[in-house]
Amino acid sequence: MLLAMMVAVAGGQVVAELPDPFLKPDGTRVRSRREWPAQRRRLLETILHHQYGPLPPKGSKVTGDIVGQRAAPDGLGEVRDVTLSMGPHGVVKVRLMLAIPAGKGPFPVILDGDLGWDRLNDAFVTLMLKRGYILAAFNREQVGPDSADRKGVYEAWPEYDGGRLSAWAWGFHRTLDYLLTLPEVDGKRVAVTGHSRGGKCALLAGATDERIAVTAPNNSGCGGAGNYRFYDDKCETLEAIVQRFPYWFHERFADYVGNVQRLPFDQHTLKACVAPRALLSTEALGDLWANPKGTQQTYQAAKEVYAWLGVPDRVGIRFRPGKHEHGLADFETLLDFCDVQFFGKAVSRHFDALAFPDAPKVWSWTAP
Ligand code: GTR
Repeated sequence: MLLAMMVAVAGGQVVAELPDPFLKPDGTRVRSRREWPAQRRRLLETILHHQYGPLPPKGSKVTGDIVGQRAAPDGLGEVRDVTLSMGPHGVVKVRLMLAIPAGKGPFPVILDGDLGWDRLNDAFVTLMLKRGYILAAFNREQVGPDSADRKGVYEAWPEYDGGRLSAWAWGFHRTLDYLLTLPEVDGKRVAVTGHSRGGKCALLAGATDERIAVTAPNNSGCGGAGNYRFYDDKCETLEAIVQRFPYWFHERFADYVGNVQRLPFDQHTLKACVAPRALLSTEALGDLWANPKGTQQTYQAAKEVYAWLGVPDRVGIRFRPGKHEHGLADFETLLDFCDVQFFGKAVSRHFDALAFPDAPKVWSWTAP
């Protein structure tokens, strides 16, 4: 109750720059690293309250039925088709594709929620398996439809008022519950990813679940890794996204239409909530709608938190030429990042190159 009141008050102030992630609701600042877990929880609470709404309750134990099985191309492993049962009494049914390398595990996992888009064909499976990773892809639209329809978790819990991005983030967590029951899975090395709206919810999933070791939104832009306060003409804005996709967010988020500077956080705050765990955003220079420059700014601001926590190399960004897509090249970038984070491997790619070296610094606070 007290926290909710403080959250509401914080929402009233005008902050023109990217807000200070070290600021506590009582107006003082975090002073030591030991305070970070509590500060992270407060920041998440604020972000969920004003932007996405709560995640659904945990529900019953997630189970999986293997309904199909085939050999992966070139003897690289096997591909399972699984029906997951989640939510109250397992009533929410979600399809999961699970590609598992041949040989002795356990294996690191790339968990993606975009199965419903039907783009993860055998070329993606082959890439993952060759690199020794499990590819687990579930259909987030069965957790909650990509529309205002109240199906999936909304039918299972009629009172539930979180937006789709929260429901989908919950889908990542529940799919992970199932994955962690499998002997093939290395539970300490799980990365979550997704494209665009799928990247927005992957970022939220990673920020809200400490079991996730790497969080990797791709071209996620507005509502994801891009910032709300600073954007160019061609970028999606808070106004545009709330108008077209109100159901992705909590109803309260509409209060910030025309009022973005009263938002008590920006998306660097959400990125910081992943810290000290690893975070990579992959961006396309031609994807102006997704605000690549504003995404660089959230990266740089979040990096202040990572550096303060002593892990500056756990946050990365990678720009490529080209348009809005989540292609093989983006997954190769993610696998390289995971190889570094999970196994300390040396790779030739850098994850700190700026595409907009002259972009202004849009915050004045410094780490404590
Ligand atoms: C767009 C939307 C973006 C992004 C994209 C996608 O229409 O404005 O925020 O989510 O869809 O998911 O591909």
